[in-house]
Amino acid sequence: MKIAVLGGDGFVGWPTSLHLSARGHEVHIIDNLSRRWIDTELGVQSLTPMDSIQERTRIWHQETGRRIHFHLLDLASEYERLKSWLAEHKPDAIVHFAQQRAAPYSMKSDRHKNYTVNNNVNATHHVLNAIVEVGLDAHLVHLGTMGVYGYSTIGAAIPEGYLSVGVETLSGDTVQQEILYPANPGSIYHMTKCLDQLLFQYYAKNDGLRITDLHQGIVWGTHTEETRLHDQLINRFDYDGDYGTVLNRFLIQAAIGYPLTVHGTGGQTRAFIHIQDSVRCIEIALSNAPKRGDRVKIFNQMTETHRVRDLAEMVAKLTGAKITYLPNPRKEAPENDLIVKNDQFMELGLNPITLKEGLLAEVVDVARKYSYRVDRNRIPCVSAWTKDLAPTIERDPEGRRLKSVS
Ligand code: USQ
Repeated sequence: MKIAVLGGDGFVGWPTSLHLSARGHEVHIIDNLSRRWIDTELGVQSLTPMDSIQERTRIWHQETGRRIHFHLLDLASEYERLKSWLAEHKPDAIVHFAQQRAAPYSMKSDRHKNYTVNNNVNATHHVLNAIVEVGLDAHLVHLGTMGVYGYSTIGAAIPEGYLSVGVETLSGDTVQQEILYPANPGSIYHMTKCLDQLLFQYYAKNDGLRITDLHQGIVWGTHTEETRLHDQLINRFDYDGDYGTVLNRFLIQAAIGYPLTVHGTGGQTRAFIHIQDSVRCIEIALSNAPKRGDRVKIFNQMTETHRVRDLAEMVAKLTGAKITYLPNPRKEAPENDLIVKNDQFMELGLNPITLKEGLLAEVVDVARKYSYRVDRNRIPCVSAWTKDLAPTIERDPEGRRLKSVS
């Protein structure tokens, strides 16, 4: 297949591009390199040293003889260029990662809220609009989030996108209807993924677009089969308070002797998936495209659920790290249960890599190797969900005063 990977320079986009190229697909990365610019804005860098996208693709060619093509294009602001690109290249499939993906970054200030909404919603809408306008029959696979469902405990498993509800009619009968599971976003970032869902429903219904939406959990790990092939193919690895996600942060913190930063009681239960499974799921989704006229296909892309404090305890046991319980800068339920259905990927042959597989130690090793690149001042989460939560995060776990949120 000829596959366009939108956002192919990012944390999941890059290993996905390699994985698809390794399986013989013609891969075209479209990216505006905004994630690299955001590093510059925040004054942080990936824990792992990353080369330019051009250098990465050169090394891939050198190592495997395969070419990955790179196109610098901003989906949110260059609609006409996107249309021309699609008309010229006519990809069979489009994988869409090209969105600002950090909840804390989206909550930093009103500017960051506007940026996240403008960037994410326009990127998705431009892609959908352009596919229709160009008359393309490409399968669109979008990286959504488990966060669209919210984290309220209701004592039932979260289905894969759709919920069957009984609606009482005027005559008193009950009719069954399948509706999108009620959206319940916990940040501006998550809200943009809820808006994406409506855009997909509309374009599938009105224009017959073939769309798969992957509701992904928190990704952990860093290496995949392909990124291990050469030092310069290494994946990015975020540890800072905005882009670092919880398990990878704990593993890095353990590696550098920083107390593990549990928010609140750590009673938040979340869904997780290893990066290797994440790229595998995308490949499976691409091979199982919906037909024209089908409704949007939704998969829950996660393999296990864990409570944050249990993860901290697991990492502490593995490494001897200390745990610190911090005031939570987020507005979220302090404790929740989470049961998630993921039957579709399991039936299609996913064989999950769980936390038990021993890969936690591999991440700690990577973190130790590059620990000289860590700026400890960038570890605390300083982005507060509401103004009244901001004063609660004045000190970091090492007792130093933090700068006010800006
Ligand atoms: N947390 C801590 N300590 C930390 C960092 C986070 O206790 O040092 C807690 C947070 O308060 C939260 C939970 O861990 O309760 C998860 O936070 P996270 O930063 O790991 O994940 P989140 O902000 O939800 O976002 C990440 C990705 C996002 C993806 C989402 C999947 O950045 O792109 O959509 O995970 S999910 O969480 O399933 O919606």
